Amino acid sequence: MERVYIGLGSNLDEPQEQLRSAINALHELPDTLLAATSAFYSSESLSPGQPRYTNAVAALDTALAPLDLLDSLQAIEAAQGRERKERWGPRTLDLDILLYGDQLIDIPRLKVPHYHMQARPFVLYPLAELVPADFLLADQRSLAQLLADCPFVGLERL
Ligand code: A4P
Ligand code: MG
Repeated sequence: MERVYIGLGSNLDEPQEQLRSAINALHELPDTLLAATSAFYSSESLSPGQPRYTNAVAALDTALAPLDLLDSLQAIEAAQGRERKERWGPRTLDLDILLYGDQLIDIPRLKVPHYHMQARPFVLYPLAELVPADFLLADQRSLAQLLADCPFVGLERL
């Protein structure tokens, strides 16, 4: 089993409901235990003019290999009506693999740690709820340092 952290985001069709359904779906994944979920957080979209996002992070213990997990997450996104029209477009559900155990993965379909997580308060603060204060990412960056460099600005804990 590997400990994995998933970032959840939604800014369409009742985002909080979308996150709740996604968490139920994560709970149903084969060979996987849902260990914990963070609070939900609301923030403005990084893309101007789009609805606000609701975000959260979930901790899983899974025996699924990274690409099998990615397939499963994309199936959950599709089941919740996500249409991939424009990159960065509004979405009913976005599921990102933030961290997969201690692995560093860099292939076209999957980059872990997730490439933008260090700059995103709506990822770092919910993640911080689920890990010890001295937590290190797989690339040895300290979460405490990333948090210090990424102020809790514009984030509303729901
Ligand atoms: N992919 C590569 N690495 C990963 C990974 N670690 N986890 C590939 C998941 N997927 C990964 O993703 C495109 C491709 O990335 C996938 O097919 C997969 O093979 P996508 O979800 O279809 O595309 P996307 O989400 O439109 O692009 P991207 O870059 O993931 O968008 P972002 O960066 O997620 O930005 N504002 C707030 N407040 N909260 C948000 O959550 N999200 C976005 C979307 C913009 N603004 C936001 C938020
Ligand atoms: Mg994504």
